[in-house]
Amino acid sequence: MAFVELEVKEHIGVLTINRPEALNALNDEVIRQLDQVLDSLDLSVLRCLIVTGAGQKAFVAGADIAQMSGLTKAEGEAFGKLGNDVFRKLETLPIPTIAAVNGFALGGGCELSMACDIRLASDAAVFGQPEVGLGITPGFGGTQRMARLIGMGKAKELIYTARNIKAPEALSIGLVQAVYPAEELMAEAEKMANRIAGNAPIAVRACKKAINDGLQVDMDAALVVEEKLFGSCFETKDQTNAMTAFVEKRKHDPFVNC
Ligand code: DAK
Repeated sequence: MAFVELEVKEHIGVLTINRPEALNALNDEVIRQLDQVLDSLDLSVLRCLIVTGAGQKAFVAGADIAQMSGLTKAEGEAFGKLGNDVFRKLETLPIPTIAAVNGFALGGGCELSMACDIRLASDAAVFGQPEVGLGITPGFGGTQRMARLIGMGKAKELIYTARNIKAPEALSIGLVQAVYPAEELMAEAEKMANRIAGNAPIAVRACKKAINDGLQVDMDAALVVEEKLFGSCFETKDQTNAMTAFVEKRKHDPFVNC
């Protein structure tokens, strides 16, 4: 049974969590399959990855509560590490990632979306970290990524109260970058992915790394991170192609990712 599906459309990958009968809840098998699919991505071809959920109702309705309900402390910690390692792999994937949030994104689902670079939501999307109402903390990076994305005060409010929010509020607090009618969400996500894929891949990847790595260190060190990644773009075919074309007042050739 494929709980995680991958469709490749030229330079764009669409990864779908496919367990709609349980609103795409993440059990350990789903997480392991997610890990395998991430490892299988052909990064010489792909320039952007869209992550979404199967069905009309949910992106991912969280970690699997039935499976978690009987865990011991040690098993709980191991489950948290399994999810954290895979979500970190997604977060640090060299290519940009877009979460197309098509419905409930609760608990581990909200955390999955936050491990992506950009979140686009349907007008039916619902976000939240309901864990404290279930006697646990967010366990797949929610306490850390939400505070970094929307600020400490708002993250604490949402996590302590376990309050769910709808797409317009998620937009207003910066948790998502745009909201679309449900039937337009995937087309809009693909439009953005194709726009990203039309830019020089080495430069786009370097921007992702500069932003991610730079935010972990102080400004002086962050600017050194940027300088090095900036330098790494020079002498690539894509840089010479684009800059030569600009100087010669013509359109550059398609980018070739080297
Ligand atoms: N887990 C397992 N099954 C789920 C599920 C979930 N999170 N969410 C939904 N389902 C299943 C339902 O049990 C139901 O199954 P059947 O009864 O049909 O067999 C089916 O999906 C349809 O759900 P409903 O019948 O409930 O559908 P409704 O439209 O009535 O309600 C809902 C939709 C999203 C409001 C509701 O399903 C719901 O409240 N679901 C739970 C949402 C939730 O609380 N999610 C957060 C889970 S906690 C950690 C690691 C990880 C985590 C924490 C710590 N460490 C190890 C430290 C993460 C925690 C979480 O994600």
